[in-house]
Amino acid sequence: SKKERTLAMIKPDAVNKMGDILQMINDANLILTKAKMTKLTCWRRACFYWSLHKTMFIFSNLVQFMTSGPVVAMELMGDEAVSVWRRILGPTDSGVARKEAPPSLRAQFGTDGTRNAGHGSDSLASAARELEFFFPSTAGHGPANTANCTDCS
Ligand code: YYY
Ligand code: MG
Repeated sequence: SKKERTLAMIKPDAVNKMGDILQMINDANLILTKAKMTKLTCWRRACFYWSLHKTMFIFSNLVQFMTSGPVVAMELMGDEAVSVWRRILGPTDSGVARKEAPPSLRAQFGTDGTRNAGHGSDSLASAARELEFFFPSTAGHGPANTANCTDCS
């Protein structure tokens, strides 16, 4: 196993469960190395992770949800952090997640396939991009992906 970093995000529906979630992170031997509470106030910022989804119905529901309150972005570090955090999250759809044991984060705190409590990078490449988005390495530079954004203030 090798040390990895991943971007974990707690979505608006589970921010009030951060105490339980920190316990799950600790129990999995992951280390919380950065954390930030922020609001994804802009369409383009909110859709950053889901640019591959083509269905506008899903997409508008998703953006509405993701901009409905603050999120908590975290950098987690540890052995195989990318897959370990995704295992903690459980299946994308919280309804599906509730059919599995032991109860995952999404099983416990999510509602359905959109309101699903958390996000986790799906690869080391995604983790690098998503960590740079929330925790830019160049001070004051800001996320490059909002360069052409028309609805970010
Ligand atoms: O990586 P993961 O979050 O488990 O699933 P993705 O397939 O990457 O989808 C990202 C995100 O999009 C999912 O967490 C909720 C939302 N979504 C949705 O609202 N409706 C779907 N049918 C599929 C995904
Ligand atoms: Mg994904």
